[in-house]
Amino acid sequence: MQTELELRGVRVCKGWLDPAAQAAMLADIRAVAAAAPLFSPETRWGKPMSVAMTSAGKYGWYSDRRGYRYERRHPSGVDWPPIPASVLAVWRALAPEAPGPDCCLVNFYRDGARMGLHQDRDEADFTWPVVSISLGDAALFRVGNVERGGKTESVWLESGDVCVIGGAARLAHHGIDRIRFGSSSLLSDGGRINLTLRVVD
Ligand code: MD6
Ligand code: FE
Repeated sequence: MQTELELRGVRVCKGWLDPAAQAAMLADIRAVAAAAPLFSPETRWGKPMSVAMTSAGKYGWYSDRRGYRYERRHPSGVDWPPIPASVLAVWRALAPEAPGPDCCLVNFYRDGARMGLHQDRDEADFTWPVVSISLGDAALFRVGNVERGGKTESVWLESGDVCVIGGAARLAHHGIDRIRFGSSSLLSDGGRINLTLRVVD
């Protein structure tokens, strides 16, 4: 069933993708990861991130000691594969006013992986939202404020849920505190995939 809630300005569409659509999108993402393998970037402080990543689209998100940025190629030197049509359809439905996305960041969470509170601010124009799709194990998503600190609120994101972080919430701090490893049967070995679609230029 599709329901909708709002968490500190973030639109959370629960059950946006049904199980068949989730399985089809997973197959598309496996093809992306076959062409552009997952890697664990370093933070700007030189620590490997617990989340493994790759990207599709014109740009991929990248991080190392030089900082966070978008790159035109995978670290292996290959172009990022195109964003799958199944993923673009979600963007079109939830961000109809926006131009097409030029990055789909793929985050893969194994058991114990997490993502600290951060802002998505490596893009040129914050007019456009970021759309995020959750597949696989449930994750505790925390949303705070544009400024550091203050009150935060959390929601469990489950497989098939989609979030839109736009408008006044576009620069809100957010992160994943933990995943409930093995809670979904979508990935046979467990884990969670999060896709975030962005306009970069
Ligand atoms: C995640 N999500 O769900 C991490 N960023 O694994 C994000 O960092 C995120 O969910 C921007 C917009 C929506 C998000
Ligand atoms: Fe983010």
